[in-house]
Amino acid sequence: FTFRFMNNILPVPQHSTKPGTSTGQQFWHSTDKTIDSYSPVDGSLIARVYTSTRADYDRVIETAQTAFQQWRNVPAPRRGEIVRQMGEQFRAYKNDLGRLVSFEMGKSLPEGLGEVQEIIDICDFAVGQSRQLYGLSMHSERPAHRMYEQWHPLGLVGIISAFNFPVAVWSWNAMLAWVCGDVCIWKPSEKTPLTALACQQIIQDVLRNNDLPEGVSCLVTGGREVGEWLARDPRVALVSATGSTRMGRAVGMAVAERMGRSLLELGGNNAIIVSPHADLDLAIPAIVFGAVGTAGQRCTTTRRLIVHESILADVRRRLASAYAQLHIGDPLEAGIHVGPLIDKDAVAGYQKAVDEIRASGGTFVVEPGTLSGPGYESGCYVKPCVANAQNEWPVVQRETFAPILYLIPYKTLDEAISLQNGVPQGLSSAIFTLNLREAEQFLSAAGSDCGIANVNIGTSGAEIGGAFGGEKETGGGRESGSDAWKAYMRRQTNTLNYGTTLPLAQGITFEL
Ligand code: UN1
Repeated sequence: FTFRFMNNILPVPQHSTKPGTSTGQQFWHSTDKTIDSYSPVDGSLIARVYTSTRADYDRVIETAQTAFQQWRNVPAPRRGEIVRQMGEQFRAYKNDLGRLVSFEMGKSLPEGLGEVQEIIDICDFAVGQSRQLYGLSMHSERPAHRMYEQWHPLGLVGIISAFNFPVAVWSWNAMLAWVCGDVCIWKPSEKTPLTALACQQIIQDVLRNNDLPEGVSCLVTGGREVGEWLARDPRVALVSATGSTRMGRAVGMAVAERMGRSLLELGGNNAIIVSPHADLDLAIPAIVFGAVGTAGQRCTTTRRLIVHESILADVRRRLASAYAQLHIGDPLEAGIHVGPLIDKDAVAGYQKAVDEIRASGGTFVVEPGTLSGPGYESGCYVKPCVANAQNEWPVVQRETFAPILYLIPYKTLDEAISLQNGVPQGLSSAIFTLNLREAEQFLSAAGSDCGIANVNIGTSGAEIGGAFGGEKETGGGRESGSDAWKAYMRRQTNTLNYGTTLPLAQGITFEL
């Protein structure tokens, strides 16, 4: 059975989309067990996808191993050329794929299209990177010796991705891994298998057109169990996992036990500090986009707003008026800011957090609620809300994947920074201030402890050119730009003696 990615993918006829595991050029299945993909937009079943069995998985790994023997010998700039062609395909399919992302995942159409743009951007970045896999050369302490380092392909890279960025985060990993000479095995979220299959199909066309082995890009479908196979498998050199801290801890421990490598991009609990020196005309839209974009389901979502007490009343007023202008509804329609949450479990998580805020004594500046009635039949639509809260409350300390913004007042910048850092996660952070001293203190060694720290822009919507990831329970991994490529290669130090004697390092004498 072959799943064709059509120009007009919506709506997807349910009976014609049952692909499963893929080593590349073909999809097959050895079980009738399926994952059902429901759109949170209207609650409809849009696809059934066969899950991978352990036997399917092993077949995939063997195909990937065979492909690696060939792919690692393709010159890196030539691998870049293949990724360039992939970027061209994603340009051609941007509209269709962006719509499918919005339909399957529920984010607004501009964000769905933006997600595909991230794929295109990382393709372009990776093409350039393919000619810049630089190693250093060192001066040896021994005469007539040369010392340098090389970066070699690592091998098989497992990519476990989350529903909230069903395709972009995979591409950050895959495009770099491919120019680095690795082959990829992707396990997409079981909540968004269809977007993954569409991408796999696009990649396949490029590989086939270039007579490349199918195992360069593999796909395995299923739940937690499939992720565990990757984590425990010594044949998989690197496992890159994006998702909850709970998932990441399990993956990280399993990979560490076999001395493999992991790259973890886990939960965030991102804050914006709003100083009395802030330009609120910049700050308010940044806060609202950060808090309600992707319905609060980005790992970079703004969850906490740490506001100087002198401007708290003004910020509350402005937020209430901005939130009143939000349009919640079908994310494929023009003018919609907020689509549904991914499923009813996510709505229950939102409701639980709201109840907990109330039980802790929190009050709401913008009231929460779930939406029902015409247009909201899927039961996945909630109202973005803003709560007065305290940083140490357990509900504030954890990441709830929903549009809930906590307002926390501060008196001094030192206090604001320690509140910002006072959570277990360390992904993204920002300050709004026009005061140079405040901005520099926030960015200093004693400032934000996050992997991303911004001034006068929000916490979400990072460009692909920077290294993406965070500290503490966020997992420490860095993906995407800067020198993140190094995670996908192995470094080899080479010392070469072109002389006629054998001097030892550290001045050691050894005579026979
Ligand atoms: C994620 O939510 O896992 O910075 C990734 C952003 C996006 C990526 C988020 N470029 O918000």
